[in-house]
Amino acid sequence: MCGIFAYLNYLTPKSRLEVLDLLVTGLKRLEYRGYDSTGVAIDSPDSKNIVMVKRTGKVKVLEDAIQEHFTGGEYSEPVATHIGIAHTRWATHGEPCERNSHPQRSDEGNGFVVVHNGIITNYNDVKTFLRKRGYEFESETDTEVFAKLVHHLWKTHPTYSFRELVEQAILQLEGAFAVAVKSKHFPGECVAARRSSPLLVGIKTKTRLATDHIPILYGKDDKKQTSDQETRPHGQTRELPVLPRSDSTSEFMPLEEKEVEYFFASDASAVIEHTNRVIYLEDDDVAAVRDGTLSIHRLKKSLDDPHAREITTLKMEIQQIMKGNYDYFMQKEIFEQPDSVVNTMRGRVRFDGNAIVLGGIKDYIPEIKRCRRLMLIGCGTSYHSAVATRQLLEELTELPVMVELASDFLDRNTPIFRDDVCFFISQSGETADTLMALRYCKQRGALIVGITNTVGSSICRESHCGVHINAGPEIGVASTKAYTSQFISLVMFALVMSEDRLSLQQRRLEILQALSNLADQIRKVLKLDSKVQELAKDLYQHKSLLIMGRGYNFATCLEGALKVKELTYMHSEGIMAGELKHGPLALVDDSMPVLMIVLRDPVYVKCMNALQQVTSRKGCPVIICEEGDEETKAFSSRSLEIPRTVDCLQGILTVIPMQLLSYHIAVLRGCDVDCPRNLAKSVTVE
Ligand code: G6Q
Ligand code: GLU
Repeated sequence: MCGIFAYLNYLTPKSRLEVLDLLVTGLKRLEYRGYDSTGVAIDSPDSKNIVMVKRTGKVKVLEDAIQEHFTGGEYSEPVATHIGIAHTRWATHGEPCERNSHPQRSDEGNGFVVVHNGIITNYNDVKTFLRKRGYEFESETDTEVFAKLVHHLWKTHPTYSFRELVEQAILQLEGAFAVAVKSKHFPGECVAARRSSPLLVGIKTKTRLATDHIPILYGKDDKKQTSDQETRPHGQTRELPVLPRSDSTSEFMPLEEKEVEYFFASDASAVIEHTNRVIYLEDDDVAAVRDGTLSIHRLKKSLDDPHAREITTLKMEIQQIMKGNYDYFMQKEIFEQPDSVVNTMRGRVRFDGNAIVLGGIKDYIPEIKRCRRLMLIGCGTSYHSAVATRQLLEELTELPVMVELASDFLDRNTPIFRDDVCFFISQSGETADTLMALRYCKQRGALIVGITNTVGSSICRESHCGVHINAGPEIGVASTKAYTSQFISLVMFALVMSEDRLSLQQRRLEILQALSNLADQIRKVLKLDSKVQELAKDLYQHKSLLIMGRGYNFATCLEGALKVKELTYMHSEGIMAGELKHGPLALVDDSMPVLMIVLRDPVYVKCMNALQQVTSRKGCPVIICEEGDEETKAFSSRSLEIPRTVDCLQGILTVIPMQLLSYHIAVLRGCDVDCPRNLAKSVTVE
């Protein structure tokens, strides 16, 4: 999810133009995270209001708009104290456009403005609550409910401080977020908070900080804002449950500095050029700056809470952190997968109740259950996610499932009927072949389901319904985390389709249990990185690599071969192990690199058969097998052991060594990992 940047100067005069320059530069430092739109909010020249500029597209578009919008001498006048906030958006709710860009506001008067990273999963409930109280919404974002909820609390709780208003609002929200909030009712104040999305506070002072810790405070503020209480419209009774407040106890004192500057950012890359003194906020921390004083609050006191947050010193240099400490975006995205698979399931899989809710298609499930067949259509890696989940979809939906390469599907003029349900899987949502296939099916009356990672994309907009895979921006041309998130999204769909099948409940529970362990198991597989790197040294000078498997792991062979081809320019081929004797075995000798996936699943014996065929021709395969499977390991001197999971999810774990292997071979061969030759991230031409 994209970028938050906020800058507060206290008794350190800066003109609004200087503040805007700082905000834009901060957004540029976050550009590597990928985004589709941007926005800023600063004080108006009379300091009584808030002005915003928001644009779709790159930060440069916003920068140009700012230069047009903020002209005139008053913006050049220094201001001693000011807070500006800025945002790069990666849309999850509402297509990329100015209306949906951040900051999102509470009312036409811009009383409260907020920038948000993440997903508020219960935003519809909050929206309904606020609509009943007269609020009207101008965007399709989930974020807007936050701004309006703070406003509602401000009206109904006149004694609350800015920080308490934000805290109480957060208590009503579910999902993942990092937020920074600015208000014309609380000039010079900023409140920031996080839950599952990163957020840090940079501190810059003229003199060395008097402390290395900021106390964690609980509950009520020691003094109330008086300036605006008279002007607050007293209104309704208190409807939202408000948690009791407890007194604060700590041996530390909040940070009270004269002439101080604070930087709130999604990651250190936006802060490092200003200061190396930062506090990494933890989940459910609320950081507030008022009168130059930074304090950190938590609503609920838990025994293992530390008394304070440490002010750490960044050791890194800016160029190093543009890719979050990784050398390439692809590498970063491979290692993001423990988090991205969780984000895909967030707010959808209820592990406690073993229930799945896919909000984007739930109204269409009855129609889908009555359909003639399911067709999964995509290109490249997206097509492979269809291959990977076909067997499970057949099992849990008990429907015929066809998987199609979009280009070939169109070439054949494949017959399509009104009672077909056609899934279009696409990370970018703009792939021409897939989009053409969507239109072909839509014209013939089929139900169109989009599985995309890009809200507002053509495929997203032209589908009747769909699932956003919520993998976050994928920058590397070679798709990695999008694949595993597409995979999980289709598995969730299969679980939804079978929720009322008594005979399948045991199977569903087994899969749900496995999904809950997946993130940790992916982390475990990622620990094989150095071993895979050694393996790459054996392979990178060869001309070809054959990758063999079958059943749930055949898709991994196809995807692994594609990764090797597109990243290393080596030939590679995914081979169905059952086809070995029908020709490919002729390729095998003691010099042909072979990798085989042999897991303890329903086709284990057949895979062992294929393994023996290869070794009896002097093949020396690398084997991906289950942890501790000594019998299988005995067939090779080179094996990669992965944790055991349910058969239909093995493909999530087995693809990761393939992603790592292709990455390391590409590095060894001096290839451009993030931008392989001849390829584009989105193929928008047929
Ligand atoms: C794979 C490549 C490529 C991609 C297809 C489909 O690593 O990125 O094969 O998967 O071009 O792209 P979309 O998923 O964006 O439709
Ligand atoms: N969910 C919010 C939106 O769609 C924030 C997305 C982001 O993290 O950029 O606007």
